[in-house]
Amino acid sequence: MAKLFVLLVIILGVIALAQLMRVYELSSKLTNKKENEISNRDNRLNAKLMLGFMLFLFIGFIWMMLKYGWTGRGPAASVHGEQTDWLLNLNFVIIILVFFLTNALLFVFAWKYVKKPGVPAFYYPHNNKLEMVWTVIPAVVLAVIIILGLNSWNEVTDKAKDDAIRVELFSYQFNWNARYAGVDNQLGKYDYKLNDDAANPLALMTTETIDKAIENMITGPNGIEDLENKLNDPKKVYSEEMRTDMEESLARKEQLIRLLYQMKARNTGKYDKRAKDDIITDTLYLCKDQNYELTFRSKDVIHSAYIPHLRTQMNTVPGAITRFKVTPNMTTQEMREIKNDEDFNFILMCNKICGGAHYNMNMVVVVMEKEEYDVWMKGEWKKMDGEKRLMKRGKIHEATFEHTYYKKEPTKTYPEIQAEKAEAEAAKAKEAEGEDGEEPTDGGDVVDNEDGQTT
Ligand SMILES: [Cu+2]
Repeated sequence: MAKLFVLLVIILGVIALAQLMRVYELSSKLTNKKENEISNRDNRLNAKLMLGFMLFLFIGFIWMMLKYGWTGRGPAASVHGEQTDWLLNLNFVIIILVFFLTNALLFVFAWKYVKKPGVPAFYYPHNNKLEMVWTVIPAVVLAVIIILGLNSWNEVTDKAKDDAIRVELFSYQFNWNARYAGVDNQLGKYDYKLNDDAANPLALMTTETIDKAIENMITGPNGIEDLENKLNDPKKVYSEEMRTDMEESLARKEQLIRLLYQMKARNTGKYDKRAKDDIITDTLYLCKDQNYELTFRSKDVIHSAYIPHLRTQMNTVPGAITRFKVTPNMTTQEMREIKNDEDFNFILMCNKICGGAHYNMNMVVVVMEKEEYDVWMKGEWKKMDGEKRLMKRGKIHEATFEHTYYKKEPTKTYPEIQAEKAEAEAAKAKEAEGEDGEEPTDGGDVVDNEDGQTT
């Protein structure tokens, strides 16, 4: 109701203003005054308003900087993060100085050189020195910023040194996996053609997974045999469209199976060990002061791995590998102390709108001291006995570390979220219907246990 009232006032105000303008126009016509003749008084008022606006702009800007902080980023938790923060601050200093300088010139000049009666405008068409100044200075400043920026960029995306630990981040709609090399510090090979959502979600290459992929391609549902049978079945009638779809699918699969056979022929089994001892987790564990080479892979669409506290962001692109080097220099525990928040966790978020459940596509990042990290890694190696892993092939290995930093709820798929929503709405509608008949449930009866969790 109040909103409607405000809206009404605004509309009436606009109408009144339009009418006033009309009256003004008519009165100036009566006094034979032309619209383009601005009085001296109007000019001086506008000049002062210009100055007033400048002060409003500057004071507002300074107030916001004081209230919300310099940039609102908080401390960086990585070595290169401190450098890039310095670079960003340099950019901010330059931008703020230029902002004050150019806006001061704009508004002060408008105020100072207001039209005065009897004073003709000063004709000043060109000045080489001025042109030089405002071309060369920005060019030099930009060059410095760009060279410094490129340097930092090359540093973080360059190939890592040998002592770096290699971790692969695998992204898909809508989650992340981290893959660590086993004792050999070599990540297993992979090939998209070996992808099997149930048994080999990361499409790793071993003798077994190649055989399995060939088997699936031939005898699996909608495999080559299946499609051939359907197409050759004289008892079945398909629409033109369906038949074309099936024929195209069959042609694609025949192409893929040739490539798979080539892969099998070339396979000597030397990559088996590399892939079998890989550790796959749904949390990214990092060690403080250790250099990491993160490589990124995407299964479906472009995602972006964004770890704000580590100042790390890199797109993950299907069919291409991207890279980012990072050395965390603060543990989760240290950051918790700084933030005075026992529940704080570093987080990796997807930073590209990649589909319906994009908002939920994240992964916890845990940074530990070396001793702690070693304990974790050794535990993982023990669990990752090569043969055992193959037996439970495909089931993504959960890192069950004693120091569990975070219990991640299983990520819901988009259809599940939609179904839940629909269910909740249906329940609500039902409740609204039966409101009169039944005794209303009391919201205050919900019991909280000691952990603050609703039971
Ligand atoms: Cu995503």
